[in-house]
Amino acid sequence: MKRRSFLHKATLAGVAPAMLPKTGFSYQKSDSTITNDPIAICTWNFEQANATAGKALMSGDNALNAAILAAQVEEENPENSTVGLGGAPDRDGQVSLDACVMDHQGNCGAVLAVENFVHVAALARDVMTKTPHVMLSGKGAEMFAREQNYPSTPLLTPQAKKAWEQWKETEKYQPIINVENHDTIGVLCRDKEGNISGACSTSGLGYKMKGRIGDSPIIGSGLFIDNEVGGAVATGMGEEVVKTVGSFLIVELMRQGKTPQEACDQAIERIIKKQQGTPNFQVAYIALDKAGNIGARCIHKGFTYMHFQNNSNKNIAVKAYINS
Ligand code: SD4
Repeated sequence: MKRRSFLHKATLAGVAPAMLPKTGFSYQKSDSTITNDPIAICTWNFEQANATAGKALMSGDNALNAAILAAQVEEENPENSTVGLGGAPDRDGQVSLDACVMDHQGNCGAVLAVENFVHVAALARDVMTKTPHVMLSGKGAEMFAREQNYPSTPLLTPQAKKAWEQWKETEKYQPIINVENHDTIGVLCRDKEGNISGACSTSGLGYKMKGRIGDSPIIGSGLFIDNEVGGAVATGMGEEVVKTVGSFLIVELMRQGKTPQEACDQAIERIIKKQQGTPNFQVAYIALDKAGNIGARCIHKGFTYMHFQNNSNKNIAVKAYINS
């Protein structure tokens, strides 16, 4: 797998100081330091997705459009088993997708447990802009997708079906998101106007119970934006992110003056504190503040994120809370 082959090569030692998030940022004092060069960051080594967002931002596109364009790259990628086409199905063999978006004005939209439609981040934006609601789920979301002329597509690829059939042979219902099995895309963009927006798209926990929803389509958990402060997005074990409302927590910590890095650290610590002993699941956050500072933290090693700025698109290894 592309991500894993990268991980063999990437070490924290290889990260140049210039790429590490700056510290000492104070939300209160930052306005004079704000420069509006476009920035796109996204979870994992989704190089093409992040480059797509970066290119859109450079050509003047707004942050929300750019974030959705990035999500679409992974939604269409059959090799990614945690997003869109080719996503792992639920335990009954049905792929269902979750997504949300949030813009710089605090508007948001989400779709939950959507079957047979691939572009769920765009659909979430349509919920935001074309309905009086914030979330649509299941059959209602699918009906809305048909009304909006989204093409219906089977999402279970032969490869994902084969993996599910193998899983059924030893079926033990103990689903967990560890370092090996998650690649949700969460994207944060800052456009030329200096506005921040984001998107998050996933097929969720592999072999989940039908109807299970994680953090990814839940505003405040999988994604949160406050354009006065910044944004945050999560990947990993959604149940644990929801219990601590992780992305909202990070943005609120930044509002109180924490750097994005400090805020991500504290959000991960909040999860760890609730566990008895060392957790075996993975959670990772990335965050971007209004001044363009970036933070990222994960529980277990292996998480990376992409950073596009000044026409360069880099993959950056993230320091783990547990140095396992
Ligand atoms: C979930 N957070 O549904 C998502 C899964 C994930 O990469 O991030 N997978 O819990």
